[in-house]
Amino acid sequence: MLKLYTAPTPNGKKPLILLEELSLDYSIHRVDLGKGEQFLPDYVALNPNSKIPTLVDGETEITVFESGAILLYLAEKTGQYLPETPQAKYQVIEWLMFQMASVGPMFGQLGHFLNGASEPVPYAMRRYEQEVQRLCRVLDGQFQTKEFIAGAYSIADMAIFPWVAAYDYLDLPLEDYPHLLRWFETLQKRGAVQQALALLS
Ligand SMILES: N[C@@H](CCC(=O)N[C@@H](CS)C(=O)NCC(=O)O)C(=O)O
Repeated sequence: MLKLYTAPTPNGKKPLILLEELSLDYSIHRVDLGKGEQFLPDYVALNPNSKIPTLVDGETEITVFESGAILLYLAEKTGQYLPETPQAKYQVIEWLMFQMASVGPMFGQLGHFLNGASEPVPYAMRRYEQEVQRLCRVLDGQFQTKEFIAGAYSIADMAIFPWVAAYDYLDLPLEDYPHLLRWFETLQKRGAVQQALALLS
C-alpha cells in the first residue's frame, strides 16, 4: 500500500494527480501545516526537510520526499508517464527539473509576497512578478509547438499544472499566454486531475 502525506497546496497536489492517473491503491495522510504537524518528530523521520509531500511505499519499504522525486519514483515503479528512450526521458526530466528549480520556487515566492508577507515589500513583489511572467513566456513558447510540455503527457505536466492552477492567488493573467492557457484547459478537463483536486478541497 502507498501512503501519501500531503496537504492542499500546489506541491501537495502533484503526486495526487499521478496517483489518480495511475489508478493505484493508496491512502492520503493529511499533514496540517497550519498546526505545524510537519515539524512533529514522526513526520521529520520521514521528511527531514519538514515539508509535504512524502510518499511511503509499504511494498518496497521505500520512503521518498520532494515532489519531483516522488513523481519519478512512481513513474519508474509503474513504467508510465516517463518515456523509456533516453532522449524522450531526459526531455521529461529537464522540464520536471525546470518546474522544481524555477516554477515552484518563483511562483511560491510571488504567492508569499502577494498574500502572506507581514508587510508589503514592493521590490520583492516586482522581482517575483517579473520572474513568474518570464517563466510563463518560456512555458507559452514551449506549448506553441508541443501539445504537452515534453511532447506526450508526462509527470512534467503534472508537476507544472498545480502552480498554473494557482493563477488567481498569483494575480496571473493566463489569457496573456494563449498556448499555456490551451494546455491548462486541456489538463483541467482530465478526470484524474479533477479527482485529485477534489480529494484535497
Ligand atoms: N521542493 C519541495 C517543496 C515542498 C514545499 O515547499 N512544501 C510546502 C507546501 S507547498 C510545505 O510543506 N510548507 C510547510 C512549511 O514550510 O512549513 C517539494 O517539491 O516537495
